[in-house]
Amino acid sequence: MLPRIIGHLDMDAFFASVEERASPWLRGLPLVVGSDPAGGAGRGVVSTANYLARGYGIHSAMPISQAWRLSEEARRRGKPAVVFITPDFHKYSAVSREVNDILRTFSPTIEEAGIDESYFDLSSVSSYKKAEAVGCEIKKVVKEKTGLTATVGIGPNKPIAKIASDFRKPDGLTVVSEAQAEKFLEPFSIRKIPGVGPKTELLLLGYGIRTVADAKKFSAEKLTALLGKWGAELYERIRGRDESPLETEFLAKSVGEQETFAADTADMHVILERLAALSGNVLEKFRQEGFKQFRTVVVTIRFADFETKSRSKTLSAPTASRGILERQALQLLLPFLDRRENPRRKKVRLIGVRLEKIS
Ligand code: TTP
Ligand code: MG
Repeated sequence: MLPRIIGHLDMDAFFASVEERASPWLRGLPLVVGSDPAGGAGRGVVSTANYLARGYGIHSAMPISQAWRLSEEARRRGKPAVVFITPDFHKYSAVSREVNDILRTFSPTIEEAGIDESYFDLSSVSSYKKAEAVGCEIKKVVKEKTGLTATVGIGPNKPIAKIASDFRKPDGLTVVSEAQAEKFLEPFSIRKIPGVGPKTELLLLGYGIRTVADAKKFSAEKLTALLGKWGAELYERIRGRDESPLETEFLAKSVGEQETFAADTADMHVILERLAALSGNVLEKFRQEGFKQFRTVVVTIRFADFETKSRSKTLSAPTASRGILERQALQLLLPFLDRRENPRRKKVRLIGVRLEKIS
C-alpha cells in the first residue's frame, strides 16, 4: 500500500504580502493590515503584520492601538513608522483562489482550510523524496504566478503537515516522514497539537505537561480521564498518528465579518442597526466570493469585559436570502441584549456574523 502523504501550504504574511505586491513603495517598510488605528484610539485588531513589523513585536489579533504604540516607540528610536492599511478581502480571496488553482494542478484532492492555507494529498507520488520535489515545484509556481512566497509542510497526516509548514517560515519547506513524525513532535509545546486550545493547555499544565514529550508519559486511560473522549484522540496525535480525511466539501468554508464598536454600547437600536449592516456586508462578501447559498448563520458577541459568546442556527434548507439572514441573526443576538443571556446588562464591544455550510 502507498504511504499516505499530505501537504500543507500556508502563504507568508498573507494580507501584507498581497498589499506589498500591489504597492511596491511599501517594500522595506513595516506594514500592518488591520482596522483603522485612528491615531492610537482605534479599537479594532491587527489582521496581520509583515515580518518587519513583527520585528517591532506586532502580531495578528493584537489590539490596533497597541500596534500603533509599538510603531510610535520604534519611530522614537529612529526606525521607520509602521504603514497601516485596512484589509481588502476581495483582493485576498482572488489570490487565494489563484493559489488553490495552482495546487489543483498538482493534486486532485485539496482542502481549503483557510484563506491562505490548504491541505493537498500527495499519496499518489508514492515517496517522501518525490513529495519533497513536488513541494519545491509548488512553491516555485506560486512564486512565478502570484509573485508571493508560500511555506509548505509535508507529512503523513494533516496535523504533522501543518506543524511542519509552521516549523520554518517564511519561504520554507519542511518534510517529516511517517518514520520521523513521532520524534519530530516531542520537543514542541503541547499547544502546537491541533485541537489543544488555551483551556486544554492550562488543564494539562496543572499536571506538569508542557511539551508533547511530557504528555507522552501519560497513558491513554489517564488522558481520557482528564479530557474525556478527546484524551484518547490526543494520545494518538502526540504520537504522530491521525487519520482525519481532507475535507474537500464546502463544510470547511465560511464567510464572516466582525465589527468593534467605536465605544462600548448598550443601545439596542445602535446594535441592531449595525447587525443589519453587518449581515448585508457578509452577504455581499459571500456573493463576491462566488457562493450561492448558505445553511448556517453564526452570531458572535463580545461584551465590554471581553467575555465572548457565539450562537448558531442551521436552517432546514439552504438559502441566499438577505431577509432570512437578518431575521436569523436578530433571533440569535436578541437574548444577549436582555435579561435572558445578559442579566447584568453588560455593554457590547463587538458583534460578528458568519455564514457556514456554504456552497
Ligand atoms: P496566518 O497564515 O496565520 O498569518 P500570515 O499569513 O499573515 O503570516 P505567516 O503565515 O507568514 O505566519 O493567517 C493568514 C491571514 O489571515 C493573515 O494574513 C491575515 C488573516 N488573519 C486575521 O485576519 N486575523 C488573525 O488573527 C490571523 C491569525 C490571521
Ligand atoms: Mg500564512
